This record gives sequence, C-alpha cells and structure tokens, in this order.
Amino acid sequence: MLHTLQSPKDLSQLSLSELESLAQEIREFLIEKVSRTGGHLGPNLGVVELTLAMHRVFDSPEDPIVFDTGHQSYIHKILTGRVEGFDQLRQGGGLAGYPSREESVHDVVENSHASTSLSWADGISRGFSLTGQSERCVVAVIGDGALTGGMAWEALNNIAVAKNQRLVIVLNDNERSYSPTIGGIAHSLAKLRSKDSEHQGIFSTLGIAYLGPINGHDLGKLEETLKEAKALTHPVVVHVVTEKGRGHKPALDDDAERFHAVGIVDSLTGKSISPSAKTWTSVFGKELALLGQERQDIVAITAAMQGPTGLNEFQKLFPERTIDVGIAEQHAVTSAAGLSFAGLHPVVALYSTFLNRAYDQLLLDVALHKAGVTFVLDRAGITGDDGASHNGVWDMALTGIVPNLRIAVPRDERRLKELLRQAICIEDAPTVVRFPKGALAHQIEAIRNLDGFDILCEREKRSVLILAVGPFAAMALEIAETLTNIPITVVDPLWVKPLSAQLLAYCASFSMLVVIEDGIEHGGIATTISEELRANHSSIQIISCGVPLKFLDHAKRSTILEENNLSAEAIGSIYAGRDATPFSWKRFPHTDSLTPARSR
Ligand SMILES: Cc1ncc(C[n+]2csc(CCOP(=O)(O)OP(=O)(O)O)c2C)c(N)n1
Repeated sequence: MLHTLQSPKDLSQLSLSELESLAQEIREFLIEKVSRTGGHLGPNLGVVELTLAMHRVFDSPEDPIVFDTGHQSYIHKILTGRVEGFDQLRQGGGLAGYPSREESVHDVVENSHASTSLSWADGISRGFSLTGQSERCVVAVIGDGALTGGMAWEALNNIAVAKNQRLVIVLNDNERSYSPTIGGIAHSLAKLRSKDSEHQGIFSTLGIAYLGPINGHDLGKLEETLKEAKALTHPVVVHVVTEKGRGHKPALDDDAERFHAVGIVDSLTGKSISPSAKTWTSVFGKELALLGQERQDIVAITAAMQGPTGLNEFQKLFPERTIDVGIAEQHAVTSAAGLSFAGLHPVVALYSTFLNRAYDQLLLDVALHKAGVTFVLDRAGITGDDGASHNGVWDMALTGIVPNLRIAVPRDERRLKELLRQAICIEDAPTVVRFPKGALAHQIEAIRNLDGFDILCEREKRSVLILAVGPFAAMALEIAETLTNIPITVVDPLWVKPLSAQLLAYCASFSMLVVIEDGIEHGGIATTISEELRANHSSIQIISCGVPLKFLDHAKRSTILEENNLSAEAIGSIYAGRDATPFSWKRFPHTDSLTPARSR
C-alpha cells in the first residue's frame, strides 16, 4: 500500500483497519530504511498514527503543518509522495533528514532548531486571519522536549490571548527529549497524563483551550479529537501521548535514548554496523570526568543532550554537578554566568550550531561580566548530513567578535586534553574549545613550540606559511609533503583568539600565508589575521580557505569539504598554478597598495 500513496488525499478512502495495517507497514519500512542510512528512528516510530490522523483531518498544504525541529517528519514525507526517496535519506542529492521547502509544498519550516514551531504557527495563523483566509487552519506539532525551550513559552504567552486564530498545537508527549524530559513542565505534563483531577494543567491556567490527554496510537480517537480541534476558531492544545521507538524492540530497550538518532545499524538488532571508534566527544567526556575528580568546582551543563555531548561519564561520577536544563541554551549560558559568580567553573557542552541560540547571553551575560565559563562546542565546522541548519560553521565568526573571549581549536586528542585543561584554568573570561564531528584526527607532534603556537613542519626559506586551524593540520602537512618543490611551513596556532603578537610577527615574515579553517570565511581567522597584518603594514599575500557564506545542502562532510575546495588537492593547486573550479578562496589584497592611503 505504501508505494501507491502519492498525496495525503489518498488516505481518505481507507478504512480504520486498512489504516492500521498501513501504520504497521510504515513502521517496518522505517526500521529497514533508516537502519541503512542512519537518522531519527525512535521519534518517527512514535508518530506514525498521529501523522496519519493529521493528514486525514487537515488539508495540507492549505492547512500548513509545522513540525517542531522537524526530525519527526519522515511519515509526513512518506504521505506526501516521497516514499521512494528513503534509500537516499540524508545522502547528498537525496531526501533531507528534516522538512525541506525544496522537496515539497507540504514542508513549511526547515530550521531543525527546537522550540520555534509555536512562533511560526502563531505568525502564520495570525497572517491568515489578517488576510481574510480564516478558513485555513495551522497545525504545530511540538514534542514535550521542545516545549522546554523558552521560545515556546514566549509564543504561548501570545497565543493565550490570540483571537480568531485557527491554530492547533499538537503536543506530542513521549516523556522524552533524547533522555527523559526534565523540569517543572515535564512534571506538569505527567499530572495531565495521569488525569489528576486536582490539576488544572498549565495550558488551561494560561487560558489556552486543552483537549486530551489522548492515546497517540489510537487512530479513531486521534481523528475524533483532531476534528474537534479543527472546528474551533481559537487556539487549542491537543495533548497526545505517544511511545518513542514504538514497535521496535531494540529502540524500546534503549533506555538512554530510545533510538532518538541512529547511525547505520542492523535492522533486526539495532546494533551499530561499524565498530565503535574513539571520537572527539568520547575523549572530551573522559577528560572532563578526570578534571571533575581533580577540581570540585567544575560543573557540567547540557541542554538536553547529555549523551551526545559526552557528559554521561561525568554525570555518573558527579550527578550533583551535572545540570540538564532542557532545550534551553539561552538559560544554560546565563545560568553558567551565575554559577561562575557563585565560585564554580561551568563547562557548557553544546553542539556548535546550538550556541547560535544563546549569542546575546554569551556576549553580555558571560563575556561582559568576565565570567570564567568554558564552552565546549562539539560538531563544530561542517557536519553535513543534517543539512544547512546543523552545520557548526558560524561559531568562530560569532565568538570572534566577543571581547575577552578566547578560542582554542585542538588538532588531535592530546591537544584536546591540553587545551581543555588550559581553558578551565581561565577564570576571568569565557573560553571556547571547539572540535568537529566524526573520527578523531591522528596525533601530530610539533617540531617545536614557539611562543604558544606549534610549528609542525618547517623549511629554511620563509616563503609559504600554512596556518592550519585545528584538525586541518593533517591536510596542511599533506600539502607540504606533496609539493616538495615549494618551501612550505605549517603552523597550528592552538589558540585562534586572541592571536598573539608573536604569531602575527611570525606570519609576517613569510611572503604568502594560507589559512585553512572549518568555519565561514567572513569574519573568520583569515579575516582577522589579514586585518591585523594590514594594520602593521605587512605586505604578505593572504589566501583564505574556509567555508563560503551560503547555506549548504546536506551531504557527507567529506563531500562538502571537497566541493568547497577544502581538500589537499584543491588547496595544493594554488601553488601548482592550476585554479580549482569553482575557485572560491578569497585573496586578500596586497597590503602594499593600502600603505600610501594609510600614511596620508
Ligand atoms: C535549539 C536546539 N537544541 C538542541 C537540539 C537537539 N535536539 C534535537 S531533537 C531533541 C529532543 C527533542 O525532544 P522532543 O521535542 O520531545 O521530540 P521527540 O524526539 O521526543 O519526539 C534535541 C535536544 C535542537 N534540535 N535544537
């Protein structure tokens, strides 16, 4: 039946028992396909009946459906004509792992950052009402995890007084984010689930209509309640209780995360196909646990991602010093400033992309107050398969303009440990330690350390210098070893902010500087060095090899790097006189031409 579905309208002909067997077929399909590509298996297995019911009751795309975060939209994709794309899920050129406007008119929001759906839906439904499209209904599907984010409550505050807005908030309550959802909101939802008659419930207290709780796997009940909600001319919350990982034993047995996100796994056992290797995350996690033993003042903070950010070991040893704030990066960062004020040293462990959320808090609560807080940014740089909004390519440019803040970028395991240790000793300024997704780079020892930066390869003649940020050290050395006819020296700055006067002076003693960095070129490390050197009248030519300023389609990290000329071959071709196409690197002007203007 699955492969015959072209549009949600095809569902209208089906009987309840046909829908139930379709649900079963969808689960089997998801388990088989997602096990092969990797993806968000557990969340999608939980919303099969819910998505079927939504598409039968609402008329997408006339009635837009906004998925919060968007990781649970696979069934929606299947029902809107994309079933054949699942062999290529999250692969370059294939189906995106999140909603994608390019793929379908049924997809509305593709940002993948949590807790935005209620604001989107409020805006759309208000817009419909203001433009005389009051027959159109807007649906927001938000998880109990996403409901812990501050944005959701800013939206609810407005939705509570919204008039003439046809807005249905489907609360998909599976009691979990990755791990069980924490905090007062989770407690309140638990009371609603238990139908505690004493408990009025948070939504009713706010003055928002509430229907439920209902069993999210009972198709009949789901349809009946969603129809009731659709008929209303004001906002309503429909509280749907679902089971994450439903119908797949390995997922249900995974107490930690219910298969929130899987890599490539065996579809029967759910076990990983590739042997588990040491990762940047695991090295960080172990080192932080050691540091926690050495220092009683270290506190670890996670925004609902304890496992993925490597904090499990620390949490086991120091539960009282581990804080899960929910999907609340802004709160995480400002409360870290408070913890620092109280004499502790917080380590805020985030994926790089999610720090974007808390920029103002980082700038004004942490840095302005000279708080000693260490930010550990995992998945920094290009992450690839999760698409544009998951890439961690903005952190160096964003944090580069924060006064006081320092940034370390380790090139390998040993440097990660060392730089983390240095970072947590800084008590009067924020520090950032960033590392990428995936395999740990192999260990590269320095020939010597000169005033704080490492020289990895050195030629007598000071001609070309490659400044490799973090794990790009290996690529820089490969270039130097391949192009034996060109004297290439390679340095690893270790700390990229601030850039020491010694490092800048060293750079200025070469005739060409190539900077390789895993972040956007604009406002990146090459730009900063260029500004500094230009101010010092250096005539060095600077070539910036970084990520171009555009949103990058999903694909493997390695493919995206190659496509953007961040490969040894492409960078090497600069010297060989061959231009790689498209030739994306930016050559900064020779400073000679600027000197007269400056001296006027
Ligand atoms: C701002 C932000 N922080 C962190 C994440 C990472 N993240 C993705 S899904 C998720 C848990 C979502 O839980 P919930 O909304 O309950 O959905 P479920 O997976 O349980 O269906 C988290 C923390 C994110 N997408 N956005």
